[in-house]
Amino acid sequence: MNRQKLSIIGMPMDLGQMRRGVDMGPSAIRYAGVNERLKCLFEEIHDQGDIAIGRPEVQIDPTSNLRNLDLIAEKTEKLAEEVDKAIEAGSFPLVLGGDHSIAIGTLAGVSKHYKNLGVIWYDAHGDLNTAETSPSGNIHGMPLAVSIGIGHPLLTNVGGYAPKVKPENIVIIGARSLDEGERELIKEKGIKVYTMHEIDRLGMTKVMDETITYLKERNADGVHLSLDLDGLDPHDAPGVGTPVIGGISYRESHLAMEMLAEAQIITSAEFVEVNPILDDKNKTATVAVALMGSLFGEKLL
Ligand code: EXY
Ligand code: MN
Ligand code: MN
Ligand code: MN
Repeated sequence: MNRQKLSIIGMPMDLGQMRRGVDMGPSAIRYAGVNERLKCLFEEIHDQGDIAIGRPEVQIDPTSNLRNLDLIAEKTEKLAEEVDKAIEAGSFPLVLGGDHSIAIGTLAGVSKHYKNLGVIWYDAHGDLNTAETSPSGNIHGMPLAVSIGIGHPLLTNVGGYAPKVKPENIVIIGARSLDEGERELIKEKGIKVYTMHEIDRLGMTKVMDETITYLKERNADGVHLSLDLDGLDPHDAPGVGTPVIGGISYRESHLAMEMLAEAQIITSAEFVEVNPILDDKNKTATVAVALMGSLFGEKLL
């Protein structure tokens, strides 16, 4: 059965990290054929184009350890409004990044529609840093902390409320690069994490079965999928700014998306960190589009 309406929202923002090119992620994903691939899976697709980011002056404030703080707060606020409107209009919001700091806006737009939102964070990283724990000052390493209400108030209050999600409603899948402060926060807040060790040991089928059961048992009334392409192995997704070897394969990711489609639990999604400048012939955007096909129920036969 086809879902009804899909809203595609491009968020061409690269301010959450220092490598240029991730602002071209939405273009690369469109070029890889996202509209064509998904059109038979929805009654209607509205490609809303991109949120205007412009060419802002990069802010370097050595005192705060939060690069581009004001700009990211301002731009993610706009994304939150667009995501909110799409849901109001009965559409499934699909956000194309952009670096992972855009999740601050996506979650701000999504979460107000759910009392008990679940989040699947598919990523090599935890994205649980704060200004105090971050080794880089890059806000793309912080959006999950921000969404549980930990971080600079300009970020945690995007959308006008905080927090966006309860730590115990989060499942991180694919982690293999966690900073010390992130490990502490995971333990302190009881965030569920499937590192690459568990994926190797249990297999992706069990990891996804357990994830789906866990979120159902938590009575999640919606589930947001935040898929960072660097969750995949760089062999399969080379066009990312912070690649980490030893990641999830394309086949495992494809299976994970199919299991989410079968479970019918995902109510919003974003695909982030696609950087065509660092890519090999748009491979990473092509992988992203193929995974979207599986997520939305594409069948081979
Ligand atoms: N943990 C490192 C930092 O905070 O700087 C690296 C973060 C990369 C974050 C990305 C894309 O998922
Ligand atoms: Mn990330
Ligand atoms: Mn990552
Ligand atoms: Mn398959």
